Amino acid sequence: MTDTNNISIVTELYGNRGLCWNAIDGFQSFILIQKQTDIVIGDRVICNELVSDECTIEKIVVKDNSLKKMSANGRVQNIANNVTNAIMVLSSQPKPNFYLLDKLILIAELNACKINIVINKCDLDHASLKDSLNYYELLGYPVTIVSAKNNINKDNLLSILKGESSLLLGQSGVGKSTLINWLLQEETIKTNMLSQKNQRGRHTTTTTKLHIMNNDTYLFDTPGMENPYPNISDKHQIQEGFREMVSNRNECKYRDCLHINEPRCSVKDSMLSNESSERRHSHYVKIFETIS
Ligand SMILES: Nc1nc2c(ncn2[C@@H]2O[C@H](COP(=O)(O)OP(=O)(O)O)[C@@H](O)[C@H]2O)c(=O)[nH]1
Ligand SMILES: [Mg+2]
Ligand SMILES: [Zn+2]
Repeated sequence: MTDTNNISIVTELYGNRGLCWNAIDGFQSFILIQKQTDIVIGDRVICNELVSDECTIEKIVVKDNSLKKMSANGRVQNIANNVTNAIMVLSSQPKPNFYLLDKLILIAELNACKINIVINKCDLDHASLKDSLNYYELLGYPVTIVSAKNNINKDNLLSILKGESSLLLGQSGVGKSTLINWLLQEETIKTNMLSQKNQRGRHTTTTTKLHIMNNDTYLFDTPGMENPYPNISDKHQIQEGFREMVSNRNECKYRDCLHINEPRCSVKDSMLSNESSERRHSHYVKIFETIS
């Protein structure tokens, strides 16, 4: 019997059906009523009592954040709600895309997520990638070095996931799917409820899923987060993704400065004085220009 005060977390969705989980009842199937179309993986919900093995959702608890992406047809889609930990995955091959990294950091900062950087494929030469990431470590983003394929440093990765709801982000080919499969070899609370009923309502093959690694550690599995969408209404918000701007902001002599090409803007000048931050500044300007 479901305790109606008990909050569950949505782990899978297939059309108007889905699964949610809590530590007491485990996994439970639910069916959505018509107006509950805005439900997203990671939502916290309060369920009604079971009726023939299925419950309905009484209430969606207010979410902390919402990660979105832009689909191929230009529509903004909700991918995951209540993400606490954004894991930026990079590798030496394919060639690292630092513009994407800076954009992902902006999105994670706007969603108040913790941010961790992971270098995967450490079996390949990654010295230059590691050097390029030193600056990020100075900004306060820890760098963890692993190989999913060669089973190197798994415990380090597990320790940054512990107690968090983590989402792996990064360009295609860096090894996100391989990392998830590797991590899920650990103890994971398995669903055995993927009934035919649920599978039939499935509308797309590219759905997000939330893995319950243990009672307080969750891992989002989401395909295609290569085109994340920053939900920005005011261009001043872009600075939130650039900690070096936020921390030096009071030194700039202009009020409401955008630190782009204002003469003798100390925030801009200080970023342009070093190679790593100069590149970050160019990404800041590029994001600024692409957001209208
Ligand atoms: N050399 C090496 N290759 C890896 C490692 N992890 C993943 N790969 C390979 O990288 C390629 C892309 O991996 P995939 O998980 O599909 O990347 P995704 O697009 O980010 O999900 C595959 O060929 C993997 O076998 C690793 O630690 N070392
Ligand atoms: Mg993949
Ligand atoms: Zn300025």
